Amino acid sequence: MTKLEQATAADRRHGARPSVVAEYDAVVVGAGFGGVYAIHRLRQLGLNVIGLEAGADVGGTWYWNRYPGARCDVPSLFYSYTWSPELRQEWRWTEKYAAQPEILRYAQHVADRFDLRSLIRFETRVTSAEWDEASQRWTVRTDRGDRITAAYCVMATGNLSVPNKPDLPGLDRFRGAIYHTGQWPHDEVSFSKLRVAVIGTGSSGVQAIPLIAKAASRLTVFQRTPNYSVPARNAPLSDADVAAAEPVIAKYRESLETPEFGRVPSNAFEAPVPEKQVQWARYQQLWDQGGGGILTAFPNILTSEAVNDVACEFVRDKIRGIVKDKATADALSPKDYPLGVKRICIDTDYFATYNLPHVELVDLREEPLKTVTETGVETATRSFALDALVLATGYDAMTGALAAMDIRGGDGTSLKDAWADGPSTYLGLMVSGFPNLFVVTGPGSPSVIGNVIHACENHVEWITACLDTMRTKGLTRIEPERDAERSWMAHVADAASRTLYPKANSWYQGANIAGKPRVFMPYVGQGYRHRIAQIAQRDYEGFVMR
Ligand code: N01
Repeated sequence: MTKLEQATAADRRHGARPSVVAEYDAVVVGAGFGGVYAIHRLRQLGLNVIGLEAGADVGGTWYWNRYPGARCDVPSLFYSYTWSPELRQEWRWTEKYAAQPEILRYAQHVADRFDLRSLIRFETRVTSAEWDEASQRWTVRTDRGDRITAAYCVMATGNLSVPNKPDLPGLDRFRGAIYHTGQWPHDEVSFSKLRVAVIGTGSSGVQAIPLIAKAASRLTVFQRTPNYSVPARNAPLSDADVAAAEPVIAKYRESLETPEFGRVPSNAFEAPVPEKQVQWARYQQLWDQGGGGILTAFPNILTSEAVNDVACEFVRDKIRGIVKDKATADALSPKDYPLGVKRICIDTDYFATYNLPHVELVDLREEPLKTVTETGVETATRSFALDALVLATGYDAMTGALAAMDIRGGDGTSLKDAWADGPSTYLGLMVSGFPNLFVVTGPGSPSVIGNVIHACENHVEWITACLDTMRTKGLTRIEPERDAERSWMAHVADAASRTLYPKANSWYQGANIAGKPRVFMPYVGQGYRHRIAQIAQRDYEGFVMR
């Protein structure tokens, strides 16, 4: 029996869990899609691995995000692991865009199918990780008193896992129920006959609002920034859909391409600006088709204002066509940033919800929120009596989960301090000064742009291939060169600056969190998968291994 198995058996016997003091080859923090796959691959390498997860189950973001309407914005056939042909054949998604319970079941199925649960310690939050140069090991501590050492530490802590709870005056006083979309209760929440308010109109708000409106007696939506949203046109999946996707997935698996929406293709900068009517017709086609395809309408949609402006006008025209009240339609129409440079929202009946007589939009730009009271919300001009308040206010994205732990490198420097002016990584995978610490989909990699499951797979496979190579060569320590990291981050910034991405106050650049440095975090340049594969082939160029 391994030490973990002994501890788990003891837990079962005593109904409580003793803390673990143990040595492993690798520790994986987080059991979302990145962490679960990392645990699987590391075990396949023959390493003694332990996973540590704050939630009571696998699933990561899909474990926590149980709000009404939560579903993925990438078609489920592609929002799946590609690494196991058997898994691909066994699992049958029911809808084009799977809802949260089905995605969670998928994550649970993978954990069971590959027998991974016994390697994961649930309800265990990592509080610190410290590199010891003398022993060449990480010491990881948890809120359960565990002290685990490992040669390698893989942070699969997710990019959207630390909820942003806004500092609204008076929020503590509110006597009704308060929910955050990113930490939704596991018991059913009923809004029936209740007066509910939603604050926030990003992807989570846009998904939750139509369903909350169906249940509530009155719904008030407090909007600070309107969002571009396109219809999902969700539908049941047919066998033909499944059969058509398989060759596409198999081809993706073999290629080194990253063809998903949100990326800037290599021909973006030379592409012509099509005539307005040509653009309009294409947007109409993609609107009818549903989903995020609009971002692939033209290669330069995320680089050319002339192209993007027409797409913005097209969506505004649609909003005016759906929302009957002119002032509401106008308030719902984004005007001051390009389409697609904040994650585009993909909805079911979002705009039409504002035609319901019991639903009201409050534009916080016109009517700022003054305070939350014991019984509701007061704006500069009105009071709203409420029974429940839903915060759809997003996340401290990309760096929040890493900053929440006390991670210290060899010289005692904390990652938080090292990133005081913004995150810095080499390839979004490693940080200089923090040897043998890998980040899955870290800042500086494409990560949240596009399909996150594929981004997780790509990183896990790169990391495990790297460890395999090191073992073959008898090496045990890897760290990026500071210069390689610097020039990579300069390239990440340059890639973003050549696009329209920096033109929005998005969470991509930390703009949603007060005091967070403004650094554009995801990599939006071309050929990322190809590039990191080449770096590996060139003997891990930019890394020092010994
Ligand atoms: O969070 P957000 P989200 N007062 O940050 C507002 C992924 N995701 O949870 O824009 C008033 O986008 C804030 O206003 P503003 C997806 O990648 C995917 O919705 O800062 N309002 C904004 O409207 C997504 O992008 C899926 O002015 C305040 C909203 O709250 C990411 O998660 C589903 C406020 C936050 O929007 C995050 O989405 C859900 C305040 N003090 C999420 N503070 C799918 O797969 C914040 N806001 C479909």
